[in-house]
Amino acid sequence: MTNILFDALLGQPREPAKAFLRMADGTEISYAAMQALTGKIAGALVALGVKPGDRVAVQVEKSPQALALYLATVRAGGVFLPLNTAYTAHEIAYFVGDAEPALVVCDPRTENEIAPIAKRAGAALKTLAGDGSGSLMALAEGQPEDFATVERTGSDLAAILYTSGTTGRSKGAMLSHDNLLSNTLTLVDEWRFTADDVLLHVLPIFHTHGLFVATNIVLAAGATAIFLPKFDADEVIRLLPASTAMMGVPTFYTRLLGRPDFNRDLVAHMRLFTSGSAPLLAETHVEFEDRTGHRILERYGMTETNMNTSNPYDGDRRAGTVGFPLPGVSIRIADPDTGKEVARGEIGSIEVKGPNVFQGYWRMPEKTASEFRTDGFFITGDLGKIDADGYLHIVGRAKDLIISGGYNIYPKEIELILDDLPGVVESAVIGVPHPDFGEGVVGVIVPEKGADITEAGVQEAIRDQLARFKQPKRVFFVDSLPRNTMGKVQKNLLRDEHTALFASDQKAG
Ligand code: MCA
Ligand code: AMP
Repeated sequence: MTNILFDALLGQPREPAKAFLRMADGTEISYAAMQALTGKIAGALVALGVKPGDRVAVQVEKSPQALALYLATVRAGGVFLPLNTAYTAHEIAYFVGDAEPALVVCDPRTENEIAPIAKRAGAALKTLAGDGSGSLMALAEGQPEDFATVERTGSDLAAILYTSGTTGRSKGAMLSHDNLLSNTLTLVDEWRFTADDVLLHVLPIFHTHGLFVATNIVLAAGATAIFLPKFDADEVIRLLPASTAMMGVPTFYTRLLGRPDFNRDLVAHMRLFTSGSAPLLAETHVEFEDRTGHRILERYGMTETNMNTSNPYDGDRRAGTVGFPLPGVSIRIADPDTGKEVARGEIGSIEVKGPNVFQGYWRMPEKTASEFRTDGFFITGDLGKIDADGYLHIVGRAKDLIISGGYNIYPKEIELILDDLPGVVESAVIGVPHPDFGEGVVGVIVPEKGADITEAGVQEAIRDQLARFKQPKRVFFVDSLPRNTMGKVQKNLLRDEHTALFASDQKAG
């Protein structure tokens, strides 16, 4: 019996007694303990009616038990569906309604809100708190450790991760065992991870970056993760001396650079810093090297594709580029309209093909078809060029997307909610430079004549509908939106107008 992903990650730990996770207080969870925990939780999942192929939707704080729940779901043949802890019940209702999970696991604090949502979808509901308590673990306690791992082939689904869309409707990206494992093994190799590594894990575990890239690599290499609940510059500075590698979004690095005690001595022994999920400004790259002597290794990925390209481990890591295609991954720059490859150095649509590319969007065959070329290349929606030395540069986005602190925000989703408010004729949502988050969200609203509408009123009205990080940090009112001759809103003009809005905001420490 094989389960492609689970067997490779935790099926037979090479050193069972070794620490897989080390917590902030120094307590450790061994590989054997993690394996046992996944057995107990997998038993609980089966007892709750989770069958192979069933979705398990999870909105919980980062904890070892939450990680065990991911691995246990895979072990039980289920499909893990992680959800951002910032999502409101309104947002969760959509995901649960769309994915129809057999089980929803939420924080005890949100149980009352989530219960009717789970009920409507016919799903069981259990809780898991950040300290590992809750009804899921109570059930798991009574289960045996030696769960018979459910057989899964490479093409079976291991996870569905929702990504927002330009139409405002989120799409579930279906990722197979092979998608996840092939990318993990490639990255272990490319980034030279070994059992000697200690990864400082400060990313959230509801996205590809923290869940798959960081966690799966540690497991596949038999390494150790220092597992912190979230990014906290004080804690990172305290624990860097005990680490060999760290993965982050650019905001982590700009925040560290804002700290005078982040210096060369602190990181002299470090082997690797990687960055992704959002563009790393070339100036951050340079400042980081000046301060620490380390060159951040920038790579490029997507929920739908895992990691696509990486700067070289050995060799020149170039600021402002995302490096070369990973082994086995094909990248081409194509004419957005025809899909025909453009000449080297020209800008076009970044398209990708390889074992890392997902199986399609959950129950959206037409959407899936429209985002793949007939020869199997996936259209990323990013614009780029490949330079004479083969490095990929991301130069923009064909999709209307804001990336704030590494989280994707689709303006359309917010505009639909703003447009629905009383007194609003129409709206445009834009991202403008933000010193801490890279981009900050701004709403521009055309009110009805004489409407009694204020910035504070708008912010209050959307509070329960949208995750906090998606809510516009500022709202402006205008008589009309600038449009081109085709009637399309010229967001570039709005961005130009508000470009300095957050310039004087402090970088967070
Ligand atoms: C928090 N806030 C934000 C963000 N995060 N606002 C805009 N953008 C954000 N990203 C707001 C909160 O709503 C709150 O607002 C205030 O900031 C403080 O909240 P807190 O939770 O304390 O913030 P924080 O802990 O400082 O979080 C910032 C963060 C976090 C550490 C940068 O956002 C983060 O960990 N980001 C990483 C995202 C990530 O992992 N992305 C990977 C996905 P108020 O005070 O007004 O209430 S992309 C991916 O996986 C692809 C495949 C890839 O390539 O990697
Ligand atoms: P997500 O949908 O959260 O997986 O985000 C994927 C998107 O993040 C990509 O399509 C890019 O637009 C962006 N992204 C990821 N890594 C980088 C990077 N290193 N530089 C610029 N953009 C990036």
